[in-house]
Amino acid sequence: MALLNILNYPDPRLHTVAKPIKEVNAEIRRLIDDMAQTMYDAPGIGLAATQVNQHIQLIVIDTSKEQNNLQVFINPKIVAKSGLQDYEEGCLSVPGVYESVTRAEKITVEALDNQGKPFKLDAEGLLSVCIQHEMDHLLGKVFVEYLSPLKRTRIKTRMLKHAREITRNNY
Ligand code: QAP
Ligand code: CO
Repeated sequence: MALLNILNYPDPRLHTVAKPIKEVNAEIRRLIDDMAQTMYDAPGIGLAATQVNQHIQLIVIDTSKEQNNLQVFINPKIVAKSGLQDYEEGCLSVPGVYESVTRAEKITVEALDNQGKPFKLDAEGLLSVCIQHEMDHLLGKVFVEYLSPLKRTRIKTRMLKHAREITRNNY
């Protein structure tokens, strides 16, 4: 297993639209293992392949406290949604930023698991928010795009300043 590099906002590659996965093979399962390790190491509760510069429709999520309930979603589709909820979201690609976003409260999602087997899941609360947040990544969308232009510009400036500081420290 390996830790993967996570793209940081405002990296333009985060706006790439992911392609469906044709076959869930050993290569995909290795990527799933590496993404899970990268998410647990962060630690985070969700990671989309887009964030590790792999532009295919793959998401890993684990919202359990014990980090022992990995959920894999390949080619996910939301087939039903209802209600609205506000949630204070963060993102491994936007470290240190937490802002409230309004999304559907309950969703029904269809996807393939890590064996390529189709399943259907009803989700609400944090899991529902997390699936919607990660599916946005597959569409090239980062949660800060739901915020006001002013907030987004401030976040962008802060991220670029932080990246420059890291670059300087590496000299
Ligand atoms: C998406 O986000 C999410 O800023 C997953 O410094 C978040 O795992 C869905 C993280 C909240 C629903 C609710 C963020 C780690 C992790 C940071 C994450 C940070 C370190 C974010
Ligand atoms: Co994210």
